[in-house]
Amino acid sequence: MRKIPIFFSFDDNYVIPAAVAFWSLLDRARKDVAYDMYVLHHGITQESRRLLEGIVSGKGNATLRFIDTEGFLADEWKSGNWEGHQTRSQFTADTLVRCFAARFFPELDKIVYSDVDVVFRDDISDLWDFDVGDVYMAGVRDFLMKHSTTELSHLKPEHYAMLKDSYIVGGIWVMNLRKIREDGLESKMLDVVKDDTIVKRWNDQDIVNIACGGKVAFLPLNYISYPYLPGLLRDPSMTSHYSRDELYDSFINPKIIHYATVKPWNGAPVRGDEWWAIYDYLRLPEGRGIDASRETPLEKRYKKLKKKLKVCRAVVALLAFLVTLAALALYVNR
Ligand SMILES: [Mn+2]
Repeated sequence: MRKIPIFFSFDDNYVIPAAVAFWSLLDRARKDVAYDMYVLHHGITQESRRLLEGIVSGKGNATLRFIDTEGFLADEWKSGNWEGHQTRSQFTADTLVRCFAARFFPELDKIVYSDVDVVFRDDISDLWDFDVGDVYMAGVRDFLMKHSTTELSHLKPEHYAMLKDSYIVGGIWVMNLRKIREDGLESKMLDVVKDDTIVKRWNDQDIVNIACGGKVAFLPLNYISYPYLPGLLRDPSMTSHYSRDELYDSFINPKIIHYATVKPWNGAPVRGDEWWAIYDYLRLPEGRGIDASRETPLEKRYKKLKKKLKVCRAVVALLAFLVTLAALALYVNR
């Protein structure tokens, strides 16, 4: 039996997505694979823990531990230069904490990190054999950085020059904790966090990429299968560090579906039905930011419009009634 350590970092608002992610990870795991799962967090309630523990113990091929990060980097999060973080509700202080796994797992040399806005579609234990011996971490390359002029435009020129071909995204990492400790990478990352001349627009990504300085390895794009990718394949100007075949294959043969932009629980992304199928199968609770109506933004707008129309019709009917009444009164008093 192979035991693979994997950690997640999220807050109480992400407990239902985490339940879906955890279940799909364990459901798709090969028979000879088990996971030691960890959650770096602050403030996840007892009730939420019980829910997640129930999911994990029900599958029987993993252990689950919660590690309280107790306000680590909380001040830096409040005051740092995080362009747009206040409007991007999906970013929280936990986004920063995940970069510093080496201090929370002193007994481990290597660990896998995953987001929880995902559905695992396949066994991912091959990640464990991925060679990270000479690098700080392995991640999926930013497939848009060659195509989009704005994707990395917030970086300082010297950082852009260093990272324009090697920038990796968050979502899934294999972290070489031993090398991170040996080379003191955490203090470099802290410098990046505290340096307000550096805009951290993609918080965790910017921190690790600037500190790692390209000492990273690249995972296949199948580990972050973007639901919106096929639309980009039509674009004749589309360029990427991944080949056209790799882009297509990542969509057709996903290891992990990553709802990186629109989330199934409050939007209507492509392949959102896979997320809802697990939500229904596990009979997960409503509330907690889950929009159980499952309506697309268009459907929501249509419904609102219909309601307004109904009110308008009622007002018109009332007016017509009053006019008729007035006419009748005039006629009678003539
Ligand atoms: Mn994500």
